[in-house]
Amino acid sequence: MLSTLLQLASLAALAHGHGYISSPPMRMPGNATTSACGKSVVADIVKDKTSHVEGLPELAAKDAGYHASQCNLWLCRGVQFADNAANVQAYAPGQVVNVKIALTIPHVGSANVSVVDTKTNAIVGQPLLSWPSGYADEKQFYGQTLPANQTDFNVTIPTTLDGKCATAGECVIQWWWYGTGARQTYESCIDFTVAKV
Ligand SMILES: [Cu+2]
Repeated sequence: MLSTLLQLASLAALAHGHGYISSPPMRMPGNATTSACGKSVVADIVKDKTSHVEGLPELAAKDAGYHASQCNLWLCRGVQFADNAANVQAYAPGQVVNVKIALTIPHVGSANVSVVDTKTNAIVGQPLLSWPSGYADEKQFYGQTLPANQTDFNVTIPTTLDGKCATAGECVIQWWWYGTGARQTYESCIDFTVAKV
């Protein structure tokens, strides 16, 4: 059992990346992201939807198409709103939204799901959900006892936005996870609007 865990752990260390929002549809890169972030970043994300952020800044910096001020790799891995404009979810204040995560390789750490202001990359209000520690624990994952609500959970759209996030692209719901031992960050974004009531 221990040797199996060790083998799996070494596999995990070699494999790329490890999680993304599988529902509702997450931002995926297209032409706008290529213009902002360059081809290399886009190729990395297309090759592996679960890939982490660390490593991307170095990759991007070598790419002539990289414009750091437009491509914010620490928000949605740099994937731009324009590439997901067809998938904007219209939510109502107080609406309960189910979110599913495809978590392919665990790295124990912390995570949260938050409304993020895309201009400032700051969380709006409090996280909708947060796991201060113990998220994606290898022992639970490989023991098949990972709590189901880490990968299939509901968030409630805040009732306090008062017109914020009414415009598509202004805010995202971002799932953010940092594997402490692996030192890897995962970011996946849902585009949405909330009508002012
Ligand atoms: Cu890893």
